[in-house]
Formats: sequence, C-alpha cells, structure tokens
Amino acid sequence: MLMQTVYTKPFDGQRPGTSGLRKKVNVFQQPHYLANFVQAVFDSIGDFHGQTLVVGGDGRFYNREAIQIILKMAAANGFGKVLVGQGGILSTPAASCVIRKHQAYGGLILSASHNPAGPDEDFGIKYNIGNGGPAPEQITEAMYARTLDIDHYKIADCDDVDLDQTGSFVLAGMQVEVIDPVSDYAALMQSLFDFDAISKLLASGFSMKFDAMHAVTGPYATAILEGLLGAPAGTVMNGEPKEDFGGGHPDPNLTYAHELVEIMYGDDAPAFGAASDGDGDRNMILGDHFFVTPSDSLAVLAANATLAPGYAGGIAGVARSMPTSAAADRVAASMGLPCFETPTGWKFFGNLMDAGKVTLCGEESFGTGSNHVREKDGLWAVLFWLNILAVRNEPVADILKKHWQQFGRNYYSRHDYEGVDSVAAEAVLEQVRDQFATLPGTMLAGRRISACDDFSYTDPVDGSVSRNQGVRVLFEDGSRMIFRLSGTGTSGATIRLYLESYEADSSKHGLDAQDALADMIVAASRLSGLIDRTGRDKPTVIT
Ligand code: G16
Repeated sequence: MLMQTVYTKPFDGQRPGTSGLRKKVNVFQQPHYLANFVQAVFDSIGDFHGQTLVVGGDGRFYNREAIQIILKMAAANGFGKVLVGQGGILSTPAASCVIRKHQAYGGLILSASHNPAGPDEDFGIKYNIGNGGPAPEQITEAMYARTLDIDHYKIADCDDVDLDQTGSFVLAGMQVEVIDPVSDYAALMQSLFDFDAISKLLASGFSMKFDAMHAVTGPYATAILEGLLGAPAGTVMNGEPKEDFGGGHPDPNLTYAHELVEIMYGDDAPAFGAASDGDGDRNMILGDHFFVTPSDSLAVLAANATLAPGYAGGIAGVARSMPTSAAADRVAASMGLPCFETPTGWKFFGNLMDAGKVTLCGEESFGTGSNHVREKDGLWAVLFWLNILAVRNEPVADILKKHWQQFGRNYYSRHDYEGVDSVAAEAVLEQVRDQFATLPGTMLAGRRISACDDFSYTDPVDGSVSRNQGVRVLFEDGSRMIFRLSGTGTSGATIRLYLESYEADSSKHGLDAQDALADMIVAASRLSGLIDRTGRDKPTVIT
C-alpha cells in the first residue's frame, strides 16, 4: 500500500470557532482544504501511534467524502484503529459516548450542527479529545497555528471503503470497524433513566412528538423512543436523515422547528414535544401550548435530578454559559451546590466535569447535558424530561409554574441579528464598551446599572484565561443585557443580544417574556446603536 506525502500550501481562515471549523461546502471541497486541516489536527494532538480514532458525522452533504479522506489520512499518520459509524453517521453525543466507552485517543466529528446542509450550505469538522469532549482552546489554537505553516500531509493511496456494512477490515495496515451508531449510546441512556417508568407513561395515553428535523437524531430517536420505550410509530417526525436535512434548518427553536411548534400550539396538542438539531446535541422542550426556555430547562433538571436513577445519588454542581440565565444558579444555591459561569462553548465544561466539580451543564443555545458524555445531548435531555414527567405525573406547564413559585422566574430572551456586516457588528459592541466608564450607577430601563465589562473566564481547574467573551451590562436587581458575536456563523456576523430580568413575585410570572423584557429590549438597542449601525429594525430570530 502506497503512503503518499502530498505537498500543499496553507489556507487562510482555518481557525476553529465556538465549535470547530465551519465553512461553506465549496470551501471544504477545494483540493487539499480538508486534508490540510486534518493534518494540522493530527500534528497538534500528541502521540497517537497505534491508538484508536472515532469518526462520524451528522450525515450532511460531503460527510461521506470527508470520511474517506480522513480514514486514509488516519492510516497514513499511524492510527492503529478507526471506529466509524455505519453510513458515516454518529451524532455528536454518540461520538462522545463511543470515544469514552472504547477509550479512543480522540475523535473527528463532521458537522456544522444546526446550520443548513447541501451543496451550497455548510460543512464542519471538529476534534474531540480522549475524555469525549471538544478540544480545549490551547489545542484548537495549536491546530490553527499549524494550519498557517503546513506544507504537506500524509494520506494512504487506496480505494474508498464501504461505510454501509457493519464489520471490521484492514485499510492500509490500520483496522477499521464500522459500528452501529446507536447501540452504545442507547445502552448508556438505559443506564441513566428509568425506561420501565417511561414506557408505562407512554403506554398510559400520554402523547408526545419528537421532531428529528431530517437530521441525525432520527435513527437514535426511533430506536429509543419507538423501539425500546414502545412509543407509537409516528411519534418521531422527520426521522429519516437527509443530506440536505430536507431543505430545512435543523435548529430546534420556536422559529425553525415550526412544524412541531404548530402541533404543540394546535388543537389536541400532545402533552410533550421535543426537537433536536443537525448533529443531535441540542434540544427544545415543549409542553401543551408551553415553551420551556433552555435556561429554565437546566434549572428544572437540576432541581429534579434525583428523580432519574443515574442521578439519584445527587449532583456535584451545575455549570452554565455566561449568557444563559441565572435560573440554575438559584437552584444550585438552594441545594448548597456550586454553580460555575463559563464562556459560550461546550468545551469549557469539560475540565469542570473531569474534575468532578459539576454533573449538569447547560447553555441558552438549546444545549443541556451531564457528565455521562462530554458534549451536550439532545435526546438525553428529552429522556430526562420524560423520566421526570413519569415520576411527577404533572403537565410540563405545571412543573414550570411550581418551579417559578419556589425559585422566582428569570424572564429571558435572546435576539439574533444574523448575516450582519462584520464591521457594523463590531461597532455595536464597541459603542457599548465606550460607555463602560460612565454607565455604572446610572438608570436604564428603570433599573440601576451596577457594572459593565467584557466577560473574562479563568478556568478553575487549569488556570487558563479566556478574554472578550461578551459585553455585559449588569444591573443591581440581577437583570442583565449582554452583547456577543456568534462564533458559529459562516457568512457575515451574527449579533446575539441576551436579555434577562428576575421576578420573585409569583403574581407576575404569567407574562410573555417579550412583554416582560420590553423596556430592556428598547434600552439595549438605544444603548448600542444597533438599529442605526446594522440597518436592521428587528431580529432575525427571537428565542
Ligand atoms: C455551539 C457550541 C455551543 C454554543 C453554540 C452557539 O453549539 O457547542 O457551546 O452555545 O454553538 O455558539 P455561538 O453563540 O458562538 O454561535 P452547536 O450546537 O452549534 O455545536
């Protein structure tokens, strides 16, 4: 078998963002583009000779081609074995599960998450380390540095492999095992949740819908919900993964998961609805005519964690990303548990989980998870909710209302302005920064500002510092206004405006979040000059 050394030149812009390298498909299709990045990864992760690599993706367009390149490069670079999902499929949480279970050295996950898929849409790749979690910033920065001076990559000269049959074979001296993408993950879920109780709930007439949005969770949800738990056929909607996600935008929020939202807000709505995203790590939870914000979902899971067998012994602590509402902080405080505030990006939770400091983590961006893997996990959150519903036997809305009565309600919303000119987007943040010195002590939206800053995080485990993680305007009553640029977009800039206001009085818990935050929304756009600078008079997406 011939091992080739291919001489190449660096490409600009291969710095991994919030979650790996995401670009348009035609960028990845340029000769050597993917191979350069993969070699830069291999050159930055230490000695993996003879070790195992996990490879899989969300099934989007270019997934199969990318996997063939990666397998040949893994063989030429000295990996001993690759575990690859059948059909090239592995959801992000399942890849994390497989890395951990099989003690792999790491994994390459091919996904651009919820971003649309197809020849004119997005593709992505990220590297996860041996704990199953996204590579930390020191490693992603080393990869980026390597992309800047790369001059060759190694690849085996051999035929493509058949990804569609499970089984083992040898490729250029390296063992390849094509695995069932679902079974390890399903077994892990069975070890965490009371499948008997959930089965009884589903058999009792309790109705639910799960929208896989034609993305990777289809096979997982069908096998677990309809197969193992006995939910009626048709419970899983849009369950067949497609290379273009059926032309949709598999981001489980109120805007993009509209098909499910219409069912959950229609006549005879099911008691429970949920959706997941392109690569299966995000989740949206709905009740009958009721939306659970991701921030509230984390808080409810924390407060009810011991109802699930996998967490019956209690949880060590909770972590949330900075822009996520402080609802979970209130639960943690009442339970006497530590609560950590990290920058946006799941990679920041890994150290906390490895050190045993936290069990549950969550982000406002529809991500929730625990130390069972090192990624956020959409179906895990759905099963956790089903376990809680099976034990409490109350509607989703009642669970939330009781939660707010006990802990108060953190009204919360995120306004996204997508595809904004990058210079204008930076100027919006800069306008707020320019007022840092004068704002504290003044009144805005009827509240007194206590502090303003650029959020900075010092990892309590390894001491690494991450700066400029969002512009914050903090108020004395706990309200917050945060301006941040997304690190996952592929065209222009996306401004995220996060708004939060705390209400202790339960007689005021029945408002719509947009109404409760109306004064904050107006004040934030005036403070930042957002409308003038971007030419946008309303957000692209409100969640
Ligand atoms: C990724 C990250 C998350 C992050 C989200 C949004 O999720 O893993 O930690 O919260 O992007 O990031 P941003 O606000 O920078 O766009 P996913 O599901 O896209 O992998």
